[in-house]
Amino acid sequence: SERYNASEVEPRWQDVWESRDIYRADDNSDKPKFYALEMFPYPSGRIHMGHVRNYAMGDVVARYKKAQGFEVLHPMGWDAFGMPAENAAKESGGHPKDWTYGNIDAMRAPMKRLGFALDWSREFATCDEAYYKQQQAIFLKFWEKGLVYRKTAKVNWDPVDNTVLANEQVIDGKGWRSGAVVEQRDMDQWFFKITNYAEELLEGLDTLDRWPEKVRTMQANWIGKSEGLEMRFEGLGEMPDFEIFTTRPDTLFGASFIALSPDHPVVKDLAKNHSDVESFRAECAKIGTTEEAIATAPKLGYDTGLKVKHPFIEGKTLPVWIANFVLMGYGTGAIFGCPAHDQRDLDFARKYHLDVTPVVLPQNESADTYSIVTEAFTGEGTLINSGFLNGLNKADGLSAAISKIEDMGLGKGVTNYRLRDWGVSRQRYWGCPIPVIHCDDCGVLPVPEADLPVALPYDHIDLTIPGNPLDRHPTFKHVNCPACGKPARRETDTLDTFADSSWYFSRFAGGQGNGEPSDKPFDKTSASDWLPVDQYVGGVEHAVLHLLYARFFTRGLRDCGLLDLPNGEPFAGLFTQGMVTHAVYTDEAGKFILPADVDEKDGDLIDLNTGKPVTKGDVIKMSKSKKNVVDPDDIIKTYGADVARWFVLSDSPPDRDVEWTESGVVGAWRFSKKVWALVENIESANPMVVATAAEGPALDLRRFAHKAMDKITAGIEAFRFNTSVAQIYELTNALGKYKQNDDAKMEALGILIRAIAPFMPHLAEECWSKLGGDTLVYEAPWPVIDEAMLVEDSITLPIQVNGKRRSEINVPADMSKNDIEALALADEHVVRLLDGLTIRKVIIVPGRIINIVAN
Ligand code: ANZ
Ligand code: ZN
Repeated sequence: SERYNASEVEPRWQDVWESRDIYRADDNSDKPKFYALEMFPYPSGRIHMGHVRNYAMGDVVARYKKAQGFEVLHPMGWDAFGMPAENAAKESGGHPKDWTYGNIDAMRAPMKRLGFALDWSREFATCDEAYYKQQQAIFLKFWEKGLVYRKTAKVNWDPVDNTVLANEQVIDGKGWRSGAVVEQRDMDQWFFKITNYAEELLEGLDTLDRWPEKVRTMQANWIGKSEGLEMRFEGLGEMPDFEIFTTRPDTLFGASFIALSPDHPVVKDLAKNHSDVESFRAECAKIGTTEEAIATAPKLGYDTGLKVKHPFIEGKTLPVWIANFVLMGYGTGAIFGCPAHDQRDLDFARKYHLDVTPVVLPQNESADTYSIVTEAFTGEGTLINSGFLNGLNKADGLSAAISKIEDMGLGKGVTNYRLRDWGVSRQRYWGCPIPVIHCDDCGVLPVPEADLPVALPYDHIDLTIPGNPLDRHPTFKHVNCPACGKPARRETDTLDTFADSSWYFSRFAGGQGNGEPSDKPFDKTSASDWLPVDQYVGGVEHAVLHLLYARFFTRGLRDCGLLDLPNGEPFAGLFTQGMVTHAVYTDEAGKFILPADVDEKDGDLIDLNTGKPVTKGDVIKMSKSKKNVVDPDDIIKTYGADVARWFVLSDSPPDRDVEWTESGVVGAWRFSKKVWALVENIESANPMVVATAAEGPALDLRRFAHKAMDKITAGIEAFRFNTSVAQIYELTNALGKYKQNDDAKMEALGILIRAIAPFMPHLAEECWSKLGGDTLVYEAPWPVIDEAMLVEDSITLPIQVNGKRRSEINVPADMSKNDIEALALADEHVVRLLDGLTIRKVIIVPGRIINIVAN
């Protein structure tokens, strides 16, 4: 028989697809639209198995929707700015731009070789001038709209290299290059006002019912809404009044200290005259700026010796401390500490010997014996030791405390969000330049739109020198003020690359490719027609930042009138796929070995190159550093793209990890041969035939095929591709056993091949054309299920006698209980068993079982 040769068949069909341009999405189509998108790749230089799995999943959806009659948009591009290009250029002495475009070219070919149904006409890279020019225009629109502002904020400062470091360049609190302990410095930075949308971004999560619950929860936590009280404490003596934020005003009677952030204005003032306050601040600054760093650092405090009045207790004062765990960026940067009911406060109080007064009594504790030792009680209970709040529960205590403070004129109930504005300034070269000019006379001005883009200089960039290459570039900085014409200074910060990925999907939807449109970010009508993305697929590592920033951007674009998307949600459906894992192999010295270099000999693993023994370790995510990677190129060469795609989809549910194994791939390869074997001897016929007159085995096959197809469809709809795959196997087996050559077989084959098409499109095209399909299988409609074939017409019922299974009978599905009973009692095994016994009872559970009780 003819052998199925993927390396010949696959490129041949790819040429057909390309020459017919079948994957180009038509903006003006009358069909319902479907936008399928996978998170676009960073051009690191190689396609890895994670990419294959990610894009294969999106491709299943895209092809399935096309078969269902949708006009499908399924584009691809490159998330191309960022640090790795600078690092690579630093090492090689090359240019980040050359490195990036070289990688894109190197990755496009294998990506095309995988045969995804992608509209390549819309391809772009975020580092294309045409793209970042429009991003600069958006930045200016956002600025006009009040969604962009400039303020002083902390940056990571390397005191040896005298430069700002990106977070990624700070490793364990030290500069990546100098190894110096990184300090926090204040610098002017650009921010996107994402907090304007805090409430909308939170509420919108409730409408995203096709998002994973865990992602919605993570975003909700990140936004971190809390209702509480902002109130003023009155300082005594040298201590000025100041505001605190608390979510637990019900515990005010348990307050035993005040803690101010080291960056609180009051502390900064104190530091001017007290050098030990200043040294304490410097010590705190070493911890870093991230919330995790602060949360995990040991608690540090400094007693100022100053006092404030307790708002409720006449004559009581509270000591004012400076504490490293209070963040300036949240609430008011000041708190009251209630050690009995907050673990952080308790740790702090124990360390510095401050009072611990319990004020919330747990349900089954008695007030006389209740005490707090090392564990704070944060649950609900009854208020004690709390004056006018005594006896109240948490909710009543909260509202009573808030009203009282409001009546006293000391504060008001407020809502706070943990969400901070998005700091987008990066002191790096390989990013979108922020289109701003600084003039000594006129201030900070936007670059006039006609002067966009502010293009990155493409000349030798020496990345071995610390600092921002744009800042020391000989010409980039120098520009004339657009207002007064005098020499001025260009902004040298570039935008966080998360900005690039916050609107690329709108450009795909409203762009024709080749840098079009060139006069706006995207065509408003087309983008608004396609959006939201119906199905987005990507890694769960983007659960918060990327997916939140994109939700912010669409709202900003909407409010600037650029996008007609009333609810502002860019992604209606989201799926987060699992990873591709592989065993790690090591040699005797513990060095990692590529799976491709490992061989099995007499049951032992050996290194192909040295013949020495190899140890198999854990199965973990494929990563270059552990060498447990399989190169998609190699797999495609050996087995073909379909097999690689099939395997990553077949073995596990899509949201779980899939372990890459050689045997699994071989299994997938064999399966593709088996499918081909079913059709290779069929002379052209009609794979769209419907065998309505079938009976006997032919009817059984029809039933089997329609039931399988029903489950295959349900599996795709529910993103459980592995269950679809299992049904495809079943149907293939059933067809393998079927010996007649008739319409029922042709119909079942036609169903099978169309079901396979989203997974193994090349094999499916080859089979479809062999079967005589008169369109491409890509253009063939999804099989229509004949509901009548799903109804069981006969069922098998087990018969139990005195609780033991003794026999079974086959009966029509709609047979009455009386008839079933009569048949069961006539069964020859039953007759023999019942000989000499009296039947006491016959219980029939419809569709399930027959029970006979006799003695
Ligand atoms: C007194 C208190 C008593 C608090 C108690 C908690 C328990 P969420 O829910 O996350 O909003 N807090 C306020 N501002 C802070 C800041 N800038 N840095 C560190 N901690 C801060 O948390 C609000 C609670 O976190 C506030 O309520 C405050 O401590 C603390 F039994 O006030 B609480
Ligand atoms: Zn000027």
